[in-house]
Amino acid sequence: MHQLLAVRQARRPAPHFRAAFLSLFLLALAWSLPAAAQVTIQPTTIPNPVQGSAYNQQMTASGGTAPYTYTVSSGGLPPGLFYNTAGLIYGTPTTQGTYTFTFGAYDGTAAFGSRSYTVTVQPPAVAGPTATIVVADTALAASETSTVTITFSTAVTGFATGDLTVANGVVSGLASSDGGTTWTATLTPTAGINDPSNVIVLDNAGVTNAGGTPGTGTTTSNNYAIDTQRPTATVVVADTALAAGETSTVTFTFSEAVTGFSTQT
Ligand SMILES: [Ca+2]
Ligand SMILES: [Ca+2]
Repeated sequence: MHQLLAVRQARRPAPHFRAAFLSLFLLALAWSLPAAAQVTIQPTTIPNPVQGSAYNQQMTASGGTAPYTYTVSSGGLPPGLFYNTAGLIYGTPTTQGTYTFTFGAYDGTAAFGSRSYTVTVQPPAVAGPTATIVVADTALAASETSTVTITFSTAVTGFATGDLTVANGVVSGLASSDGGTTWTATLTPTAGINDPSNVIVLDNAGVTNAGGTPGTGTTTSNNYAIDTQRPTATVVVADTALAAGETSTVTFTFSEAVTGFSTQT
C-alpha cells in the first residue's frame, strides 16, 4: 500500500520543484529586461488656457534619476504656447480649440516617462457692463425733483427701475435716448424726510450687454441730501386786546430755520 502511493506521487513534479522553476523563469525574465525607472509626469491634468491670456504651467517628473529633460513627444501644444526642457509650458494661446499632446521627460539614465493631456483653449472672458450714476440736484427740498443720469460702458438691455434701490425717494420715467448707453430718470424724494445722506444703488446684474453678459456688483450714485419736512410755525401776539393806537409784538416760531420769510407775500 505505501509503495503504490509513492509511485503515484512520483509521476507529478513535487510542489516545491514547480515553485523553484517559476522563480527561475521570473529571474530570467528580469535579467532580459533593462532595469526601467518609472518616470512619472505631474500634474495629472492641467488648466485650460484662455485665448489671449498669459499661461504658465510647470510640469514635473519624478521616480527617475535627476536631471530630467522635458519634451513634447507627440501631438502639439496650442498655437502660442511653448515649452522648455525644464518642463515649463508658457506663452499666450492665440487660437481657440481642443489640443491633445503628450508631455514627457527623460531622466539622467535616459529612462522616459510621459502623460497625455487634452486642453481646450477657452474664449476670452467678456466683461459685463459697468455704470456711473449722477444725481443732478444734491439738495432736494419739498416739491423739488432731480434728474438722474445713468451712463453705462456700453448699450444695455433689461434695465428697469427695479434694478435701482433709491434711498428716501422713487425714480420714474427711466428712458434712454441713445439706444441703451445713457439713461435718464426723475428722482422724487419722499415727503417728510430730513436726511443728509442718500444714494441710489444699481444692481449691475440686472442689466446685460449686447453679448448677453450681465454686469457684476453694484454701482452707487453721488450723495444727495433731502429735506422735505416743510417748516411749521406758531404765531403768538403778545397783546391780545389791542386798542386803537396800541401795537403788539408778534412772535413767529418755526420748526426749523427758514429762508424767504418776509412780511411781503
Ligand atoms: Ca435743490
Ligand atoms: Ca433688470
